[in-house]
Parts: sequence; C-alpha cells; structure tokens
Amino acid sequence: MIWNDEFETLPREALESLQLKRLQNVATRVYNMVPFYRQKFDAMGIKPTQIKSLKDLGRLPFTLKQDMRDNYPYGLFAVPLAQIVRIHASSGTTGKPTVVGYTRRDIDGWSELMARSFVAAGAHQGDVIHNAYGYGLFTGGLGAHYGAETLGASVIPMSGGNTKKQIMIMQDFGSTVITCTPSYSLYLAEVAKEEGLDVRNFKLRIGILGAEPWSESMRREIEEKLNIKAIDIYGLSEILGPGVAIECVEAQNGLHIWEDHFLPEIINPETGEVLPWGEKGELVITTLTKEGIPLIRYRTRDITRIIPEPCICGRTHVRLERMSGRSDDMLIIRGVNVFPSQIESVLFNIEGVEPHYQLIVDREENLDTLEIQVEVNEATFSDEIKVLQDLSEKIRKEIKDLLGITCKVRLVEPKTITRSEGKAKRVIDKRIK
Ligand code: DLL
Repeated sequence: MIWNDEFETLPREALESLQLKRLQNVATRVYNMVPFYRQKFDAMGIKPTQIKSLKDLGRLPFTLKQDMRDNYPYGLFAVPLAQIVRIHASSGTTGKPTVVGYTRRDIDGWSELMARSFVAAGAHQGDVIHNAYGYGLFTGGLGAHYGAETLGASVIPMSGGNTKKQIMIMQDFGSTVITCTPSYSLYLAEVAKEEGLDVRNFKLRIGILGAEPWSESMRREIEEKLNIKAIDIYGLSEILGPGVAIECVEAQNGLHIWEDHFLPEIINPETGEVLPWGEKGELVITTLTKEGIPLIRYRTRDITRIIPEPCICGRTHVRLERMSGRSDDMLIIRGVNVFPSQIESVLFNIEGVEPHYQLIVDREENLDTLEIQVEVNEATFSDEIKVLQDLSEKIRKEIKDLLGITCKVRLVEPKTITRSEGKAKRVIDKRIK
C-alpha cells in the first residue's frame, strides 16, 4: 500500500525536476528572509538565481547545529513569528536547545509524511496506534500523533513513562501498532513478563521504532520478543522530526527518504567533500518545502549511505542504509573508530546475553580502556563461574576479531542496567570531563 501514489512513485526524472524547482524556491526564500543565509551566500559569491541544476547544490553553504545555536532561538526562521503555529526544541547535551518552528502548512506537510511513513510500515486505517514517543518539546510524540490522525487510525496518546500502565492499555485497548524507541519496546516486553504477561499474545503487529541507533540483531530480538514487524524510522528535529525516512515493510532494507521534500547528500565528514551515491559518510539534508525554518545542506552528523537501487515496493525515492550512529557518538579507542552499534551486533548474537548493555570508556595511564557491561539472562547468571568466564571470554574474542580492540567484559545481573523510556544512553565516556 502507498499513501500518496503520485509523489511516492514519481519517475526519477520528474522527481529531480521537482527537486530543482523546489531548491530554487527555497534558496530564494532563505536568501531574502534569513540574514544568516544572505551573508553566507554573499560570502561564497552565489545568488539563488545561479542555481541551474541539482549539481549547483554543492555551491551552497552548509548549515551546522552550531549555526542554530548561534541564532537562538528564532534567528533562522524564514517567516514572521505570527505565522508559526508550533515550536519544538531538541534538548542536546550541552547548552541551549535547538529551536524549530512550523507554519500551518509545515504541520500539514509533516502529518502527510508521517501518514506516508505509517503506510510504508504496513499500518492502515483501523489500526490502533499506541504512541509511546514523548509528547512535549520532543518531536516524536506530536509528530507521530498528527500522522496517525491523518492516516485515520485510532491513536492512543500515551507518551513515555508509566510502563505498567502502558502495558495494561496496550492489552485492554487492543493496540496493533506501537511507536517508541527500540530500547523502550524491549523494556515494555520485559516489564510485561514481570507482570506475568506475554506481549507476544497481544494484538500488536507492527513497531515503528526510531530516534536512536539500533542494530539488525536488535531488530531480530524485538521481532521475536514482541511478535511484531519492527520497522526503522528516522528523523531529526532540525529537519522535521520523525518521518524524514522510513523502511518499507515489503523490503525492510533501507529507509526511503521522502525526496520530494528532502534533498540528501553524503559527505566525507572530515573534508566536507561530496561522496558518490553508495559510499558511506555523513548525511546532509536540504529541506525543499519547509516554510518555518528551511535549512540548506544541514549536517546531520548521522552516518549512512544512499542505496540507489530501485526497491521492490515501487517507491522511487532512494533509501538510506540503517544509521551506523552519529559521527559524534563514534568512539575512538586507541585510535580505532568504533560505533556502539558494532558492539551491539556482536553482543546480540551471543546466546545467554540480554539486549541491555552499556559501554564505559576511560583512560588509564594515558591508554584508552573500554569496558562492556552487559546483562546475562537468569539461567546463565546462576550458572557456574566457569560458564560465565567462558562467556565473557567469547565476547572479548569476538570484539577483538571484529574491531581489533581489546576490551574488558563485565557480565552483570539481569535488570541492573538502567532502562530508558526514550533514547537509551549506551555510552559513558569518562574521558570527557
Ligand atoms: O529523534 C526524531 C524522531 C522521533 C525520529 C521519533 C524517529 C522517531 P531528535 O531528538 O532531534 O529527533 O534526534 C535526532 O536521533 O540525528 C539521529 O542521530 C538519531 N536518530 C533518529 N532516528 C534514528 C534512527 C528525533 N532510526 C537524532 N536510527 C538523529 C538511528 C536515529 N538514529
């Protein structure tokens, strides 16, 4: 099923000419309305009228998260505040939040993209969508909510937290779709089990999971534990919120980015050089239709590649490979680049290990150290010491083989690692004071 047949299956040529028209339009708007962009364009000696083909995108300036901070709170808005009907913000770890504003048309556009995303994930009218993304400044809750209503499904605005109640509602209300972070979906299953319930027997069919990096092995774990199809959804507040890209249920392999609204590029994060499609690097997105806060070549810091091959679902929009993580989450341990998701895929393929872990990075006598704390299941935990020793040795060896780094493994008792209701915190880097 496709929500917007006309746009989702546009032949490549028509899609690209639409993109060019929209790019020219957005460049003109930001040049006229946002002093930050006018200065940047002028400094680079480029006028919006000089954009003649999509290749000219490369002549436009990048936008960084820092630029949003520098223009806090409304400096990058391209319309007067009187036309903004919604404001969201992403908390970030340091300093002021990044603020985004939506016009009425932006909200309509976002709702449509979320409706498209739900349908791509296999949801439809008649579904009961249990929305456990947080409502508030975070875009997850309201973004999914409006999309679910636009789709015509019945949405339960649960928000995050209150896990036992979530489970009761999910069971009693017959929720068929769950929207939350992947880590929270596993937590829900775990708490249900403690309550003597098996989520596998609920009516849930689909999980639309995102807002944090996760691995293919974690997907298998979720699909098994909840008896659902787990679909990866990607987005970020700066660009839209949830619904920038999503996997289709037909292929479950790569996330279609809605190219009539977003222009993706992949760059080398070190040099800023644009890489050919298919190569891995940092995702850069230009918004083509947003009015409130259009962004030119926004550097997402997320690492992925573009999959240009056509998809079996019939959508013509390219796919992004599952995010490997953020370039700023990438750990450099004794010079080796490591993404937490790589460690996750090792852990989740090992028998006896539970899908809850944390990575502690530190420095001892000028040498980086990595400790992996991972929970083991009850049965394994009460096993003999020898069994536990063999298990941690196995993990250590597999990490060494895959990533070439030596680590310390600490097997911990079930349920000792803090559970998150939103984005999981996987890394504690003690080197950063
Ligand atoms: O997390 C929006 C969202 C809500 C997406 C609900 C999906 C579902 P922010 O809080 O601004 O917005 O965080 C955006 O989260 O740059 C990525 O690093 C990460 N992220 C989001 N989705 C995925 C995903 C929302 N599917 C940041 N896989 C992004 C990996 C993801 N990382």
